[in-house]
Amino acid sequence: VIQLTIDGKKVVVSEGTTLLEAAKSIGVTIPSLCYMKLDDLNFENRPGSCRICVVEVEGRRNLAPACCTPCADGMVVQTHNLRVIQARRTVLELILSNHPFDCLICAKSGKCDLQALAQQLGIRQIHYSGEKSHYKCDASPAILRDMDKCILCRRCVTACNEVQTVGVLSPVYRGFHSVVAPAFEMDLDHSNCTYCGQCVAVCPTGALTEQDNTWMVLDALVAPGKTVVVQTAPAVRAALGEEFGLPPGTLVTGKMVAALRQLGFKYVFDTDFAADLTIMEEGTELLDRLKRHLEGDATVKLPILTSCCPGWVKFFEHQFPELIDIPSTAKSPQQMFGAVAKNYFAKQLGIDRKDLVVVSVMPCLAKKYECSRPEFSTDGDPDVNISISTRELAQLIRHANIDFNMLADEEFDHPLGESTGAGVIFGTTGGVIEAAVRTAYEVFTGQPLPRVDFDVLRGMEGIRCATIDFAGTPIHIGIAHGLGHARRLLEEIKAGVSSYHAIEIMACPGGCIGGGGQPYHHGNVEVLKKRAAALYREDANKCIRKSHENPYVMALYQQFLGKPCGELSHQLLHTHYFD
Ligand code: HC0
Ligand code: SF4
Repeated sequence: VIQLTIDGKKVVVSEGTTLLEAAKSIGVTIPSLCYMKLDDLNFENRPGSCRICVVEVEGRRNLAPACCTPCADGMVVQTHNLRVIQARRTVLELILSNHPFDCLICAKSGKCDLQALAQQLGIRQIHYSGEKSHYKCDASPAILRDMDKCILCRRCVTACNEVQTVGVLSPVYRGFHSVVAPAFEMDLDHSNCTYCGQCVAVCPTGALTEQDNTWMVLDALVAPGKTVVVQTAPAVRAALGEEFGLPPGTLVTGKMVAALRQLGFKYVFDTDFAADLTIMEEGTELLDRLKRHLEGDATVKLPILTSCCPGWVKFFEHQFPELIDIPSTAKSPQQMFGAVAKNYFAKQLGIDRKDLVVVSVMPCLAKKYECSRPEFSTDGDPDVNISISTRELAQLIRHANIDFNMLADEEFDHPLGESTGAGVIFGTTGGVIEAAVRTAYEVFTGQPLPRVDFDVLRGMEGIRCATIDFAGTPIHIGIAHGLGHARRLLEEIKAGVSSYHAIEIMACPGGCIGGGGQPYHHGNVEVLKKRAAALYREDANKCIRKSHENPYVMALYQQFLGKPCGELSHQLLHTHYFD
């Protein structure tokens, strides 16, 4: 152990602890722009590049960056004396001298770490001037890159390369010309970017933001002759409240529905309905492959991989094309919802599919890209017309002057708004496979589950595994969240050493609750845990908790689809992948 003094207080830490962590352990926050650490999620960025975290160490001539200076026995440290504060102000002014001043119209305004720090340090004037960097903006279907606003903190580089192992973003050129970009400075659209949005989730400034579709929604809501419906993803309800000052983990399902109705959506539906539908399709596929495997069919592909996360789909299409026939062919719930809305619900309403506008509210940026994939359109009409993120929905609610916290709870509309607890937990890592197991167990064994909750499938560890006893048949389940963890499981499959029957993969650390479109969690993994707990609470409070018991899903099969994995289901609810 090491003993030192920070701001006059004695601190005891273990070897290797940085000054920043030691200060945090006694409640002293040292400001920083580049440093970020998410325990449990394999994310640590401490390049020591921003120099905002400098502190004074007695006996040293130079100030030390707290994020990458290890504690040493007997150190005496000042984190906020006048010399330190003055140095921080100078460093910040230098960063700001090469930063645009368009805070008023920046997408990150009010949520920008740089802006907040300038406010905290009381910067009112920039004493340094000179040339500013200027790069062209890059607009993909999901993400906007405005590198004039980049402060080279490299959080996005760590997210993309180390956490996600996608390897799209890296610093190119040196010195003043340094810029974080894909290889050859190509646009994201032409790179292997998965649109997972994890770079956006950790960017401290407005350099990386979502493609803003709020104006498209407003246009649709006032367009004559259009019926506009909305579907909300499971993870949105567990985080939207944070945008309105509610503590993380507050469930706002009823308020969200009320707000959407006030915004003018004719029908407020739930993606969770389609999540139940996904379980019917994916679960049937799983059981079919399992039965054939148990009967000795050597051609059957196992493990089956979940396919509902579009960032993950794009990842395996680019990086593991040889495994393209292993994932389930089931569309994501977002797209299943769109297909049912356009091909079934529009008919129920007696309108042309082109006059039904389907909007989705997602915790995810890749969902914007997913809507634009050509296989999800019919004659140029997308099954889901517009996808907005949780943050964009909050923006719309603010636009409309709706007092969110005062709204009385309202219920989703029927028939596409009824879901079970299984649909709700899709939004957190492990939830999709737990939902699938609840249904697969009962169909496979013909017996009711002794206990609906599968605690062994829950948690925040990056890779988890469990064996579930299907009345004498052991079923091996794998779970990975974060594409870096997914890669490890895929390498095992490629090497022929994977013993799993089914694997759930979600691109974002934490699953959809940690999606790139969620309120910024500022690197606090406790926020993700609270959001996950909120979804498990909503599940536990539902009367029906298994997808195959959703009466509206059953009615949809009876009246329209036929049977799971039947002909019409295949046509409408399944997809194919591209290498
Ligand atoms: Fe998800 Fe989904 S669970 S990917 O995270 O499967 O975005 O919340 O909507 O589609 O349901 C996201 C969340 C969804 C889909 C669902 C799945
Ligand atoms: Fe990398 Fe994901 Fe950002 Fe694309 S969206 S650049 S894959 S972190």
